[in-house]
Amino acid sequence: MSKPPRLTTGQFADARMRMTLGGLGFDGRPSGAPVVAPIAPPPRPDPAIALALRRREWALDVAERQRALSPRTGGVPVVESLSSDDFLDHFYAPGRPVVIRGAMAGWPALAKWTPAYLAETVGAAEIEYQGGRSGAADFELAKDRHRQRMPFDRYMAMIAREPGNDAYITAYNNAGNSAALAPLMADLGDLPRYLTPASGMMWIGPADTFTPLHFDLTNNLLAQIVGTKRILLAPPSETGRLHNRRHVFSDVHDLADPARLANYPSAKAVRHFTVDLAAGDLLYIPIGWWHQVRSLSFSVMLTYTNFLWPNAGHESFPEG
Ligand SMILES: O=C(O)CCC(=O)C(=O)O
Repeated sequence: MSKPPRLTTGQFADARMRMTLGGLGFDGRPSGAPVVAPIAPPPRPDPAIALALRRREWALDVAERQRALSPRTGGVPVVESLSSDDFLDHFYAPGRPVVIRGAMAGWPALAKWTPAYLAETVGAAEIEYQGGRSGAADFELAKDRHRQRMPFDRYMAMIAREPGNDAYITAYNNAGNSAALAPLMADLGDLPRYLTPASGMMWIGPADTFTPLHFDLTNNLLAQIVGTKRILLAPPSETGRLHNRRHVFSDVHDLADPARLANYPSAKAVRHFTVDLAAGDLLYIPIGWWHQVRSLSFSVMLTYTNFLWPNAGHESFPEG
């Protein structure tokens, strides 16, 4: 049997209206207009699959509640110094986030990277950034549409004048920025307890940039060099409450916005943790953990994925 044609939202609403009128004895078609195929109601989920899903949600939920019983297994601890083995045993392997303080002590960037130093060191070399974000609801999904270029010193002057979410150098721009930002790399150290030698991806933006709620397809290490970011983290067991229809994103968008929570009541119950990541801090975010990020000041951060241990979860991600 041939499949019915896919309808746009407008065609769908129009066809539903015609079906309703038809049911009342009206034919709303202008004379001579083509007959639109009747719309089938959305398929009911197979009860066995629906039950299996509810049981999986239940299993994830009770396991999460159990982890929260001990401060050594629940929450997001802050530790001052962490050996390679302790990081692997307590965080990387079990997939638990952690803030690590002091691991970047002595990196020249922590003392040197003022906005003026950055602008002077990189100068007018052209960089790529994400622009025009504040007027677009789907700026994270349509990243290519938002790629823009500008000399770096002009970018720095622009974000100093106009804080907010409109312009942001993100990891997505990394390939386009590695040559321009290369003079800064001499100010960075390495993290041999956790990472192989490889450069990180730079994020540079003003106060109030916002990365909406999503999870990553790799384990990530965030290294905050300048300023502070507020990060909300929710475990993968909360996925069922987070309306994950599109790729790695949540329709809820912002767990701190009461208006969004009013539209998505299940998200009000989402267990989550708040981390204010300050200059000098590392944050490990395991693959699959939901997070959203708001910068509370001018911020420079690097993200790394080159861990000493396997990090290939993305290879088996079920794309929809
Ligand atoms: O810092 C940000 O704005 C977003 C960082 C992030 O979400 C990530 O690295 O996955």
